Amino acid sequence: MRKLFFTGLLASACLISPDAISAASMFDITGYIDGLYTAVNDQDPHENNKFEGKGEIDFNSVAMEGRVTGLLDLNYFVESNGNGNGPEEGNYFLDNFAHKDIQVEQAIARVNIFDGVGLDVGQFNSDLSWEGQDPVDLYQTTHGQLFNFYDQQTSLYGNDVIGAQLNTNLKKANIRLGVVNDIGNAKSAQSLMAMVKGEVFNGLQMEGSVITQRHQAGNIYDVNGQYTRGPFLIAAEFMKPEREVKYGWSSTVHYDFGESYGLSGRVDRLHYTTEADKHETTSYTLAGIWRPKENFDVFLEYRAYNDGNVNHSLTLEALAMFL
Ligand SMILES: [Ca+2]
Ligand SMILES: [Ca+2]
Repeated sequence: MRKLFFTGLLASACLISPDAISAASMFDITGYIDGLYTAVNDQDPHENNKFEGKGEIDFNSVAMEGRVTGLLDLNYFVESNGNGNGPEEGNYFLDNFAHKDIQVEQAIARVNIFDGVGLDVGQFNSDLSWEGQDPVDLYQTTHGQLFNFYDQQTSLYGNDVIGAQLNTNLKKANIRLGVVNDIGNAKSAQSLMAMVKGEVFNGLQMEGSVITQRHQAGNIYDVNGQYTRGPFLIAAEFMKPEREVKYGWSSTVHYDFGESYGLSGRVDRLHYTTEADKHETTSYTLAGIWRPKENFDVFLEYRAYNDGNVNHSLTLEALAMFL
């Protein structure tokens, strides 16, 4: 995905004190600040002419022999004039956020069982859709309908789950097997999850996954892949839940024009099956990306969402990614 990694170690802190040296050398710190302006959102006129802000700081402990490693992601959200009622589709505020919120997105302890096999325990991103969770993972401003569907199934923020997973890295594949709290919060129930992803040949990555749950849409099966060649990327995803939605699919195309400009297009569709809701929803998203600085992206996105009526949205986003 588009994710950028930062490996700075707070070098300047080394000038402060020996305590600061040991604290600084224990963590890699990554983060971003994300400003979003919605000019138009036909689906929810409360969103028109509105600013939102979001930030994240991630502490990744440095692997040291004989120690368990950990990851802590902290998020900050603020809306200037939102109604705070959520959930709202098409932006980051998919859970019940009020005007502002600070929360733990991920808190994981990673135990290395032996080379290539680890056990993750805690709260973590399930990674169960092609699109990533954070704005730095996206090729446009908004998430697509498939990611949002997973988000709505999981009671936690985004695609987060709580539990444990075995995480095995083979030469060209990653296999995960997990037991987590039921993603829809069913009482005394667990969800089982399994995922295999890997490189089929140079440039082509494929992923298959399943997660179970007692209620809501039931078990969800997903297969997705992406092919990259130089500045060009094409991706496709197919999702098959047990209930509520018959199936959903999505495709994204992205092209980088040199180092400073990019263009992305996405089409996605959900086919609902519930008696009260037998229809299809389709969205078309077009985004231009300008990168004036190495760690600063500006997105301009137009999205048309058709659920029988066509709703338009226009958003502008500034995303700074830094230490
Ligand atoms: Ca995150
Ligand atoms: Ca969720």
